Amino acid sequence: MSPLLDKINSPTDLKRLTLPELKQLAAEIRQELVAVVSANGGHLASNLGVVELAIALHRVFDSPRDKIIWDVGHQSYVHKLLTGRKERFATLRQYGGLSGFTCRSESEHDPFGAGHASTSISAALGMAIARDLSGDDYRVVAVIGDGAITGGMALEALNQAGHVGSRLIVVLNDNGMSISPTVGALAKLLSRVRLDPRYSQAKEVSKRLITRLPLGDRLWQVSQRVQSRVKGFVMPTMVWEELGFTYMGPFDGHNIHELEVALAQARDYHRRPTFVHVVSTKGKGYLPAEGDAVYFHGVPPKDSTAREIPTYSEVFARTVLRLARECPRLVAITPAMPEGNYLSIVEAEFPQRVFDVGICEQHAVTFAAGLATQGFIPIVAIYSTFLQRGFDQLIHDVCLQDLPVVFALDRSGIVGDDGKTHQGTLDISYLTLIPNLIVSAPKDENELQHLLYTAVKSEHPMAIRYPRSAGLGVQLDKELHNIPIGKGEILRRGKDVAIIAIGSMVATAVEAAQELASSGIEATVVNARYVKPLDSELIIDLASRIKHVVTVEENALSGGFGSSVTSLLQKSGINDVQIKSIGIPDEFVGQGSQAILRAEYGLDARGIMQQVLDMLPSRDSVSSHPGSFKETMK
Ligand SMILES: Cc1ncc(C[n+]2csc(CCOP(=O)(O)OP(=O)(O)O)c2C)c(N)n1
Repeated sequence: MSPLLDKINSPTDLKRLTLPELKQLAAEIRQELVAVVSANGGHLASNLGVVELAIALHRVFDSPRDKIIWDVGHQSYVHKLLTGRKERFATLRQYGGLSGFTCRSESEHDPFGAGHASTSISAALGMAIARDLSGDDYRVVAVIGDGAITGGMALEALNQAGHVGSRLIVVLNDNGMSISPTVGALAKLLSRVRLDPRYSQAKEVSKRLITRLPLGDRLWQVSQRVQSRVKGFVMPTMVWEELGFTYMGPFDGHNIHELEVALAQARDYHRRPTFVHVVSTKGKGYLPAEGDAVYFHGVPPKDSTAREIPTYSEVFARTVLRLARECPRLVAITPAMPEGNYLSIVEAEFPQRVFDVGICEQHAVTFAAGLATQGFIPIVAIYSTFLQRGFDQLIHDVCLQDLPVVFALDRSGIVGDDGKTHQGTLDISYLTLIPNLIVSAPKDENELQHLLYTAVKSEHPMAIRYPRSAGLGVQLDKELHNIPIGKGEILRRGKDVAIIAIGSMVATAVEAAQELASSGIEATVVNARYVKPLDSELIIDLASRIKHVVTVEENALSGGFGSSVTSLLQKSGINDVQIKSIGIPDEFVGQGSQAILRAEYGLDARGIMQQVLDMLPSRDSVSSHPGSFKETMK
């Protein structure tokens, strides 16, 4: 039952409600969030924490004319409910449904699409300057969390914004949490405000001042006066003021009236960019999420099956722990994902050797490079999609100097419900073009352990990509061993076609080969293990004997594994082989379960089998085999 929410079709409807009605609306929104996100999975705690803020923003500003930009966009669900997307809300994060992030093509109320952190202030500044150049007068608001504001881009944008002085409002939603507690000196500064008992006193003073001072002067004077009235309490306003912003706050992120008054002040202020500091509770209003905001940051969908087999991420972290026990110079780095990649278990035993650097992928990579110059062996555990942020650092700081940094690329390939912004389907392409970098992918979780061991011993930069999923349930060897760099393995022999697969696609290729066998087609299956260097000896030998070669990868075809194999054969003068590369075409992969998306791109056993059958010369010759594909395809 949500009688008020049912009547909200646009922000205009919101403006008619009284304060008690708004409070009821907030409760209805929370119910809807818990119901839909518990079923579909998604970012629950972050959204519960911004219910009042989203309501206040949409009452004070005039979206879509005014631009409200949610950083990361993972906390934009309430905004979606208030901007005409309530009817489709139950499709959140599902195949063909509403995105779990902001998306320009989804609504005119999403002026900027996101998914990766720390972009909002740059985008907002761009819009503000565009507005000024066009002589327009709409408002631009960036809403950013205390986690995302530690990202380099956000700080670069603040630097320019303060310098140019364009009218821009930055709302800091400060809940002390990134996914895990926010780390860093900036986080410490903010927590001084949140945890100091004088904060409540300061809040009262700022509330009184805001309503009493004449319009226009209010903001300018509030922060200074708050400081002078609350004796001995040094507000951390100086940082923002010195950066060229007028600081307001801190405000109670769950008091709609207080938020509205503050935001209206910021809206009507013309002199400088403003920085509105809002303090909120992640998971607010739903006790389980308030109690465990880390778990409820991103909850799995209801129908996800309970797992008995460890994930690749878990096996990765357990192997790091083993290696860290043996090698005191091994260190691990995570840009704000110690839970997702399980490095928290390493941190528990070696707190001095695990570094959560915040949402700062670029810094993570160069920080690792610095450590490597001094004889340490850094493992950068990073999601495939987020390493895109550290591309030049990877080239210029690590590979150009041939420094032995290990990159563990979690969530490579199709990740599922997070959609276009989070798919890890480009890494083979952007990694293999970099000189000196060894690029690998294990066929299962056991091979992941050995590749990690190999990488740590390799004395060169090396990347290992692995998928977002449970492992295959294979036995984990007790002893770790080196896997010769650039050496693949033949898993199955057959004369009709050679399927050369990499990483997550190896097991699927084996499955496809088994199905092909029942159609009378004998396939060789190769576990390539390395994309760079390729096992050229093995591939050339195969191609000289088997004239149909298929490559399979969960990566873009453009610049991918298949294109490396093709160019190897070309360079080797092998021109009489028909090659088919199976992978992802030149497009961004949308959202949906991994199974649905893999099937869509022909990356399941059936899809591979079908594509092999399509390339083979004559179905007649095939159908002469017992159990022909024609029969099996019926
Ligand atoms: C570049 C990048 N790195 C990592 C992430 C993963 N991530 C999503 S939300 C989030 C935490 C954001 O914290 P904060 O901005 O404080 O928002 P909150 O969830 O606390 O409201 C992280 C690390 C990301 N989306 N983008």
